Amino acid sequence: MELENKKVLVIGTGISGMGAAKLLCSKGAIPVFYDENEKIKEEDVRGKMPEGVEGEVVIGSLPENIKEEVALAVPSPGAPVDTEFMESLRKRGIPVWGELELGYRYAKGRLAAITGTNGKTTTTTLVGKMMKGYCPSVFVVGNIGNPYTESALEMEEESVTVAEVSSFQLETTESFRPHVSAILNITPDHLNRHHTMENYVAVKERIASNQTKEDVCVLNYEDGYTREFGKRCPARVVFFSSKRKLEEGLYLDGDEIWMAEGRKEIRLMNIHKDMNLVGMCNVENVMAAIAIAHNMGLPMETILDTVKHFRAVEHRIEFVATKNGVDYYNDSKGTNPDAAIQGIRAMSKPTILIGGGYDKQSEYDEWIEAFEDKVKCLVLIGQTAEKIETCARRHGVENIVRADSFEEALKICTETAESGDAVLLSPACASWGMFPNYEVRGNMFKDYVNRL
Ligand code: UMA
Repeated sequence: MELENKKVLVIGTGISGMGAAKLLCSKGAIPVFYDENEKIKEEDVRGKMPEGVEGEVVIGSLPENIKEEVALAVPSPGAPVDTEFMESLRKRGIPVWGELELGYRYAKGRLAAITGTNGKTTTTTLVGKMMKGYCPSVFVVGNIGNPYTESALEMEEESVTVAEVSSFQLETTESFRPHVSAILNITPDHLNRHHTMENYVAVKERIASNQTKEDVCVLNYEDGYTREFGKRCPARVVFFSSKRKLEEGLYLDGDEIWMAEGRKEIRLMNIHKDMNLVGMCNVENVMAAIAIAHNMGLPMETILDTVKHFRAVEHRIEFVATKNGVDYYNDSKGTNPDAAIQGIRAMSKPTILIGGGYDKQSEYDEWIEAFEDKVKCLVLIGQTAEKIETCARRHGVENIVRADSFEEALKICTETAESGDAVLLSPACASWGMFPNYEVRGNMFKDYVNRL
């Protein structure tokens, strides 16, 4: 699409909206910024605009005639696309391209894209590091916090891009086609946005929908949804498994990761001696990362060397400090029950656990079952506190305390914990409503612990 002098509706004025506007303005388009949040002020939006970006700013509600004026709409990932307004744009033939589609159309070079309910950030970061150890021009973009659109125009033919891709972003793809895609796992999450598990799974699968057998899709053999998708995936599938030996793909056998390819079976590494990450989820992330980088053409030596030196991503089962004999762990990125299961499983001491937050209509039974007898006290915050408490009591958890604020929850933890215990922030819920994002929540936790 020729963008020169065309009006483009940019929905959402967060980082994704600003990234889109930067690309659009470089191509001569005229962005109209729209944000439905009435509390936002026009001057704040203007203050966030990157250099060279300008445009009209509309806050609150959109004028009806906007549909007649715009040639394209670029919704931010947080804006749902099944609304009447979006539908009316499509009916008029106005394309609705999110960050991925817009970025992809103007990007150059090779692309690896990674989705999954959990492990995306760790895997994307690790693959990015592998690439940086070998390729001169590497971009790590997407849900990880760097809009794809912001870097797309800087990419060259020899560039390599590693994109962390969310289900929100996949809803608005059209021609997006990575050379290597990956779906790490699919467990219930964001059901308030996607309504049903079926829709959520279908959206995740869109990552591969334009791929052909010339491309590769890395899938988890031990996840029912992704294993099933392997049968109809249009790309060449490379599976990984943490539970069984595969004839083709990567797998864990005892403590060793192996790769079977063609007729060859190669021992790659030992999960205790050659990696610094804890938990089976991370063994899966590492296997996926190796498969992605290998199929992007990286030498195995660089790949394995990077794994050896890689440490946990911030906010993901991150050890903070030991204070008065109590170990503090920050797993603020445990924003859904499945991620939080990994968090509690990684604990080996009696644990005071902080849970609760924004309601994504998740079910908490499996998370609470994973407590086993480890959770000495469950401290609950936010919108979901009542729902989690009811569920936890049903599963026999007795020591539950509700806190009115995050500060109060932290205070309860330090008062309850005794030497030899662990305190874990792994809320199983998003931070929205109490914090702008999970990073702010995790950083507050760390600041508090470090001040003790
Ligand atoms: N807004 C509207 N209308 C709506 C919804 C939002 O106007 O219907 C406005 C809000 O008032 C706000 C702005 O849009 O001003 C925020 O847009 P956004 O929510 O899309 O947030 P961004 O700051 O642009 O960040 C987005 C992603 N956010 C979400 O998906 C919620 C970031 O992922 C991503 O890093 C960034 O684009 C770059 O790609 C964050 C996230 O929470 C980390 N992702 C979810 C997750 O990982 O679980 C999917």
